[in-house]
Order: sequence, then C-alpha cells, then structure tokens
Amino acid sequence: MNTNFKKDIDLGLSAPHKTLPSKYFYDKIGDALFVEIMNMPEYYLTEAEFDIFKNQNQELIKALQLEPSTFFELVELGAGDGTKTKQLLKALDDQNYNFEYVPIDISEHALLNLKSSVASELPNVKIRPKQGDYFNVLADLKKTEHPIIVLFLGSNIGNLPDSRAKEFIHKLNDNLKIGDRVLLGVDLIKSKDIVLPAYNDAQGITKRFNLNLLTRINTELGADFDLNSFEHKPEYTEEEGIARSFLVSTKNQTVTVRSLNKSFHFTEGEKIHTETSRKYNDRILEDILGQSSLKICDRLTDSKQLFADYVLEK
Ligand code: AVJ
Repeated sequence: MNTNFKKDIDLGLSAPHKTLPSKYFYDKIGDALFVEIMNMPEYYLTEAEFDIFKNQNQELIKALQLEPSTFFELVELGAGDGTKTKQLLKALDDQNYNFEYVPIDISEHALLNLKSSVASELPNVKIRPKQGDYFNVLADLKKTEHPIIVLFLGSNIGNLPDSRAKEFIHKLNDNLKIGDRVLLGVDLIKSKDIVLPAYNDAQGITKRFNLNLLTRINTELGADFDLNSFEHKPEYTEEEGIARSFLVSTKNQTVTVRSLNKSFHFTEGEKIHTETSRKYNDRILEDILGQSSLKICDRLTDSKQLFADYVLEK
C-alpha cells in the first residue's frame, strides 16, 4: 500500500499535467471529512439518493423485480454507513422478503459499525459483511445459484474516467450470472450553479478534503507542501458533464518529497488534478455499458430529478 502510494505520487507529480489519484483522499481524516461533505447542504447527492430510497422503496423493489419467496443476496459495493440501504432493508424486512445483505468494503471498521447498526435497527435482517476487494468477493459469490442484486450507490462510479468505468462494468458483468441485477446510483448532468457549490461548500470542508492529500504526502512521504500556497478549485462544464477538482499553486515554488529524494517545481497558477466526478444521462451510461451484457431495464429519480438509480440486468 505504502509503496504504491509512493509510486503513484511520484508518477502523478512527475507528469506534464500534474495529477494525484483521488483514492488517496480516504485516510482516517479524509473518511471523516467525506462524512462531513455528505452532510453539507450544497452536496445534494446524498439527500437526492436518500429521497429515492426513502420515498420510493416500493417502486425500487418492483424495478429490481424482487419476489418475496425467492431467496436472493443483496450485495453492496462500498457500503459506507448504509443509511440509504437501510431504508430498502427495512421495506424488504417489513414485507418478509427472504434475503441476505452482504456489504463489501475495504474498511473493516466501516463494516463493524454497519453490522452493529443493522443488528440493532433491523434485528431480523441477515447480514454477512465481507471485507476485501470488490471483485474477489464477487468472484466467490458467482458460485452460488440464487439471484444476486449488486448495489453500487452514491455515484461512486463517477470517480472513474469513462475508460476505467467501462473496465469496471465489464469486470462486474463477468462476475454475474444471467438474471442477476445491479442497482447503479449516478449523479445526473445538470447546470453549473448546482454542481459547482457541491464541490466547493461554503464551510470549506471540501477544500480541506482536497488539501488533505497534500497533508498525507507531507506526513507519509516527508514532503514540505505549504498548504497555504495551494488553492482548492473545482471546475465543471455542463456540455461535458464532468466535475474536476484541482489544487492550484498560488506562486512559483518547489516542493521536496524526502522519501522520493526528489523536488517538484510548481509555477504560479499550475494545477494538480485531484478528482474526477462524472455526471450521467442515459446515453453516457449506455456508452459505458457498451457491449457488456448488462442492459438498462429501469430508472428511478428523486423528486427534484437530480440523481438516478438505474436498474441493470444481465
Ligand atoms: C464519493 C465519488 C461520489 O465525486 O461526488 C465529494 C466524492 N469528492 N466531494 C463525488 C467527493 C468531493 C464523491 N463520490
């Protein structure tokens, strides 16, 4: 992990257009900041998807073509705290559906919390958390005969550039059987005046989240980034539908990374690309599904049409 981190930071800072992988946001501090971001009023994604799970869970159950008598597994990739999913679990439990909830996460800590909250709030729901890489766990599940419903929520797929999203979908497809379904939550393309504030909240939490990447490099790789000499800057164009976050150097400066034995020069105004957050519509999603055998069979949106949960079927 640490050697990958070191290698990826070196690669990203040596590139002609400097870039740092967004997956490194999520250390302990980053996890906590992300929870705060999700509760910011500007970050509409959380509430929008929650609205679907809370107010349309009957429609959701119908769209997923679930049957009360057929046992199925509800597998969630990157489950987090499960706030939205618990709405669906509750509706299924109330109607005596026969299922098991299998949240998958790399964080053991997140899974333990989720397990205890499900146990206390929904004591009848069977939960079997699995720690590890999504695809390793999915490969194991493939061997089972009962239907699998995969949940991949929160527009998490949006962090992947389209080419990598296609790879992800193809890998997911390879790990499913005919008839298995996927509930894919994605943020919809919309105007700048809604998207930009979501990545630049007034309280400056997203700014701290972005700058935390530099703090990590300072503490883990012995670098001397001056956090006051970099600004947080999100960009978005509706035509493209992609939000990008940058850290912009406010002056000419040189940063030394001790464990790499290297220095990196930044000119005034030079940007480090730190995150991509893609927004979708039917056409873009269809392009990403491409030649895989996953097909869109339904789509639910929140009352403000900000967010969509697509039902895909293999
Ligand atoms: C977790 C990838 C959906 O891109 O909207 C939020 C992460 N970054 N604010 C997103 C994030 C800055 C988030 N996803």
